[in-house]
Amino acid sequence: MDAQILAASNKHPKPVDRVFQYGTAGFRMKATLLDSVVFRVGLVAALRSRKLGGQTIGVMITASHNPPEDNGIKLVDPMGEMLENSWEAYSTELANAKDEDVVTMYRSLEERLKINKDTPARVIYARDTRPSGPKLVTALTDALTAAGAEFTDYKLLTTPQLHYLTRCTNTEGTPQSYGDVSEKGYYEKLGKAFARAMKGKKTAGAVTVDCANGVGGPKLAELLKYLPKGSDGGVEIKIINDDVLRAENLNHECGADFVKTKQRAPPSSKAGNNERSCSLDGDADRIIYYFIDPDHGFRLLDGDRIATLAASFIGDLAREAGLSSELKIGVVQTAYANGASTKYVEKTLGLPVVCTPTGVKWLHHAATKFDVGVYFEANGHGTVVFSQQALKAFHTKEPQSPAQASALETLQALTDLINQTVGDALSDMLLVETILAHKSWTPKEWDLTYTDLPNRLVRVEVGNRNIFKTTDAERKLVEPQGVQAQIDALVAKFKDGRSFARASGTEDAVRVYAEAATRSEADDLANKVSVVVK
Ligand code: 16G
Ligand code: ZN
Repeated sequence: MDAQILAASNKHPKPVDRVFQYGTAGFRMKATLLDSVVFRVGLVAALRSRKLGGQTIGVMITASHNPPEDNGIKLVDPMGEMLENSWEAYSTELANAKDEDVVTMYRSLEERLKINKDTPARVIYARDTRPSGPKLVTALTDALTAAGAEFTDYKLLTTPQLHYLTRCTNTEGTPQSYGDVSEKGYYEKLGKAFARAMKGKKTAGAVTVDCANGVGGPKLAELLKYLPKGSDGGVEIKIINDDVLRAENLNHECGADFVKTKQRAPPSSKAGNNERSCSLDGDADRIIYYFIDPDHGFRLLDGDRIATLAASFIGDLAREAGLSSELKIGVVQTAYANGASTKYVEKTLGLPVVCTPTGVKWLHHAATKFDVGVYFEANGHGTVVFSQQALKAFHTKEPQSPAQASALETLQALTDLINQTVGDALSDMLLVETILAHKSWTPKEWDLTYTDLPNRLVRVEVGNRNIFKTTDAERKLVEPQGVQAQIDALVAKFKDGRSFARASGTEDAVRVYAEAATRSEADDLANKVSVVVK
């Protein structure tokens, strides 16, 4: 096998003088630089599968909300969760090995991790719509073949669909079975759960869905075939930005990241006043809602809003079902969550909030500590996870009244509707639509639940971002020394001021976030902190 790996590896040489790092969302960069990285990640996927006794590992080739010329790769663990931390480091090691050292390092990882060469290795993979995808898939399959792994190509999928399929593959035929192991199985599961959750209710008017000209477009069009139609308890969906043929349109002037950072609707949107709109990102794992308020203009309903909406709805259902004393419900956020949303969850909803560092893996992990863990990043990536105890309670509790029975049914439906593996824009959209239908809310009513504090996010170019070390879920800098004290002194001068700086995990920069009582003060604080950091 060594000769085979070497020969295959030689077809995918590493660019010299490049250092790669498995970051917050795997490896991500210009697609032209990725060939050797993808090959080596393929080797890691085979090792990981063998280490886990032949369980199937997922590989996703995507660069999410980044420009069309970028691409990336990440690994998915057997239950559909993000790759275990220690393996990020192994991936990084192998990605940076000299060409001539690849085989030696592969073997040394095998030895260090006590991996049995004879255990089968199984991998499934998919990609988004980027033109560089097919070529990178060749690098991946060259590695899988050389490493003697079995593999299945799911072609084009959203990232959350690949997470779903990974979990389904590993639980097939067990009591934990997560669904049929096919793309169709995914749509069927969501479609049925949505009909059960909606209970014949209807949302008012259509929702316009901006698909970022990415893989979410064709996949949403497919999902629509499985959803109840508007008249019998469903939702009317208008798809825009679903051009996947012209690559240059991907994430261009549209998509969740555009809307969140530019704080405006995509120019192509024709949605009128008070009409619900949402935007997915390029691989459909993030979603942001928004609408035009005739009095106040563009209104963003971001990940914090979705989290608070979901927490309030599920909290009410748990109370109605007579389960609120047995189940621990909580919300997980990052430092980017608007302070007003945190206050709303703690004070108005009376639920605990936990703050973790940026990156889905941290939030997801913290959310699993609750029976119902709602987690969302402000940028729109999130989901709700249910503990085994919660699932059991929803299915075994004897209802004492028709209202209790109804609440239990809705809770059961939600556990199938909400993707348990990772944030999923399509599933989250159906969740939001369900809640708005149940509450008979327009986006305006949703928006009125609390008022966001004005905030500003600034990207600061620095000499070396690696000198910025944080603690307290990235809310405080421990290094460079003395910088945090300067930030604290600035923050103290602003009413409702809060600010922090952290090194980006995806770009070569430091991000500064600030919020304060007014727009101009938030801007002022962000700029002053940026000067300190620079
Ligand atoms: C990645 C993360 C996302 C996070 C973002 C932060 C995953 C799947 N994705 O895209 O959750 O918000 O990085 O980027 O974990 P930053 O470190 O550059 O601010
Ligand atoms: Zn994404």
